[in-house]
Amino acid sequence: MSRRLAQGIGDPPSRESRATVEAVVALGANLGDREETLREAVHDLARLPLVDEVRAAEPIESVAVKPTGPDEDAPAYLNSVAVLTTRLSPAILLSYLHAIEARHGRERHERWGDRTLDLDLVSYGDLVSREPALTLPHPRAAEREFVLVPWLAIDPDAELAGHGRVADLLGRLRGSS
Ligand code: PH2
Ligand code: MG
Ligand code: MG
Repeated sequence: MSRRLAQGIGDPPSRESRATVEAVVALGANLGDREETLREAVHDLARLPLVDEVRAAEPIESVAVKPTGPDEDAPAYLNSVAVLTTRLSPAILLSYLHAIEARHGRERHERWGDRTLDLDLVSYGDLVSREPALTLPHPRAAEREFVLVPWLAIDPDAELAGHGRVADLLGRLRGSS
């Protein structure tokens, strides 16, 4: 008998019985071999336990956004978005994202400092969470063209929980710039 069938009604859900959820991960890199790092990071995501399909957008180049605004003098970013299906909890998925960043030499010095790899959990199904350690959806995703453009490229019907259609968000952002 499979482990799932053996599980009794009323038992706490095991990791195996968690429902499959679509999660969206934003990838960014502005130091080192950006293209290679993003390619490897997508492979790393696909190899995670309890992660099934991973679809990643063609990377786009974008001007580095710093706390003071866009900075043309900073190294430019390559950004992509991966949509994946997983049975990992959001907290465990986030800890794997941090481990992949660390494996690619991520160092944390200043806020929005240059980095070899940044992996942000943009959304996890339609979950809305205000926990400081895991705010979902990502608090700035709705305002970031470098997230919305690659996301829309691989999912024209994408929606950001609590914000609406990604196509509309992008239209509004572009209309206001
Ligand atoms: N990420 C940041 C800060 N600024 N700018 C661009 N263009 N792309 C990013 O991914 C990015 C950024 C913080 O994570
Ligand atoms: Mg980020
Ligand atoms: Mg980050």
